[in-house]
Amino acid sequence: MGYRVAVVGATGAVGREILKTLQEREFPVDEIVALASPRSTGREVSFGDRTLKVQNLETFDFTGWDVALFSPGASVSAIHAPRAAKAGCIVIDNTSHFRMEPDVPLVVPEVNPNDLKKAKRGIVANPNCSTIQMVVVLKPLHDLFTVKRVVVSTYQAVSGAGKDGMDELFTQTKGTFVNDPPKIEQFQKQIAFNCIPQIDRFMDDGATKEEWKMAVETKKILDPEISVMATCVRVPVFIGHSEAVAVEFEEPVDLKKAREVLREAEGVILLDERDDGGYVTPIDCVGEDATYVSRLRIDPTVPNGLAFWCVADNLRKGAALNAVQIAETMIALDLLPNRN
Ligand code: 11C
Repeated sequence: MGYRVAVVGATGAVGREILKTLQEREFPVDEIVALASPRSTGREVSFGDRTLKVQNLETFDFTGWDVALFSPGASVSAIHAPRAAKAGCIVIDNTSHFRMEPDVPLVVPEVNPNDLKKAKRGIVANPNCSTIQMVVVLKPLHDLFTVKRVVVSTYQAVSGAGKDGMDELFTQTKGTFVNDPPKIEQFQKQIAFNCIPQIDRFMDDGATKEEWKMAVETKKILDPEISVMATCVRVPVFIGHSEAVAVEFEEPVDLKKAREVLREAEGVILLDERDDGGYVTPIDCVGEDATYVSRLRIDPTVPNGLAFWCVADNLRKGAALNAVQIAETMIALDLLPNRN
């Protein structure tokens, strides 16, 4: 027996990836509905070899639907996720709206699956993409040596800003060769052939909201004692976020043990050859489920330091895959009632 599944924000980059991931992983679906804003009503999206006609989220009644995977934008989730949960449908929300609310679990299945048991409001939050790939790698290392402080620089793909962000990189890149002046709409400066040290808005302390999210989400998911200093940078890459991470641990670090534990860790692939090209780049991870770790080495500049490079497909592990894995984990833990 399968589930009645709603995908909200189905026409966006993440919504489409959710539909693809549900199908690829053979999620037990009895019935599926694609929902979006009235603007997108009537458009068509693919689910395997089927075509779904997009329905209007605003008038949709969630009664009788088992689970809804939301990725419509935070202000839309703010209104419609509680409405779906109230109708008895479990919501897995990919936006930032509910993440820091104490009665909403923020979950990466490889890291804190048991927090799903605390989903008393019927809403589970999917973390920010840059946080997800970092905590998947930190978790096994934290279990070994206890993480104290993390300094991370990110190199984030334009697909983090959705399809419009990808279109802007494409148009600006093409425009350069035909002498079209760059049109800047989605990012703060030209993104083609450039790097922009701003993702999301500025906070009072000079950090950006993306940097703040990495710090507070890591505390909520992994351990409130961990301090994170993040600098988040947008780069002209279509898909795949990369991160250069330096970690200070409480206990002495054994590089051989770190390698062993990362080789075994769920959701992690260690590819680290210490040779020309023997590391993973964003292009290599497109369409992949794992978070790849390369350039693992001791950081000799602090006590108990370790540094690494990690890369993941931000639309998959950073968004759609993690959301589908949350639903799968809820089934495994008997937290997703099957009413059929
Ligand atoms: C980016 N990380 O790359 C953002 C996208 O809080 O879910 C995801 C924003 C969020 O622009």
